[in-house]
Amino acid sequence: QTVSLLKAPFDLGAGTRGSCLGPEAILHAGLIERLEALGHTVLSEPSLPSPRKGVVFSNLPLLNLPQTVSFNRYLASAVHKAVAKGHFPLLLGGDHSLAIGSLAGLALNGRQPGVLWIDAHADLNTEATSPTGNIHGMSLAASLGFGHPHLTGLRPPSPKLDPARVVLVASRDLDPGEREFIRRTGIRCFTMQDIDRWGMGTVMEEAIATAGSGPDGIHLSFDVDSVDPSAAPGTGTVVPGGLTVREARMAMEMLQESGLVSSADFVEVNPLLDLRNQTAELAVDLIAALLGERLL
Ligand code: DIR
Ligand code: MN
Ligand code: MN
Ligand code: MN
Repeated sequence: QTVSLLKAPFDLGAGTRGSCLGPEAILHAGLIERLEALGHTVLSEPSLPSPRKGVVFSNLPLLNLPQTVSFNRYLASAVHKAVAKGHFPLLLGGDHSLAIGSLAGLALNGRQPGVLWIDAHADLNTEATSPTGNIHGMSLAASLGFGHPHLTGLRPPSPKLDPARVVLVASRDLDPGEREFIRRTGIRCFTMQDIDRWGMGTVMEEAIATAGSGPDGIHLSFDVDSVDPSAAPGTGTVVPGGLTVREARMAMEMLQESGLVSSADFVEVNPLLDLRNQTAELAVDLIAALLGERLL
């Protein structure tokens, strides 16, 4: 498989700076070598142009909206081009606002994949419900067609997704407006409680069946804060009680076995908060498992 590596050094969608250094940290942890060892061709596309940090518009309730919109436009075209060439777009964030561009790029190709959103959070806020104004907490809502028109309409069509094929996994920090959103739209949401009760294997089987029930496969959007802070300390919004390394890795292995994933985001690795690049190394292990690395 040919993997188009899309490095997205953007962190203005988050409340903490530093995830813009995530792509470099993940490359330093040996991503390209690991993927090449699996037989993949890795096209390391030039880094997407990072916006100038000097000009930060703090227009609550949508912090840094203009920069976020313009960066995601670039990103959508980059994803669009990668998919048009038949490549696997692998987006390295950067903060999770980047999923807006990623999903918009797939939509530009006429694709409407199911989405597996593995994250401690739901990212289902709009400017009306967000407690922070940070756009990385709004990216899934925007892709479903809810929120500011500059985000929902970033590239046509809008909405980009079918809510019946959107599945959240590892959720444990939901805002009141997000709970209401989930109830109203009927989006499948597997919380950490479900994972504790039924096991990650059962949850992932259900999640893959639901997200993968359409014709265009599954887009994986993986926020490293889904993993427990003991194993993934290098991220801006840590929440205790997360996935173990084995649960996260097994999720990747099951997705690999399903053969349904044809694009992915790995976001919110923040090397400024990390411990000896541990979180970037974990991201490399997970990406490798997703793309075919096996224990035996
Ligand atoms: C919170 C945090 N729900 C917000 N979201 C985060 O700002 O909307 N998402 N950290 O990854
Ligand atoms: Mn930064
Ligand atoms: Mn997120
Ligand atoms: Mn998160």
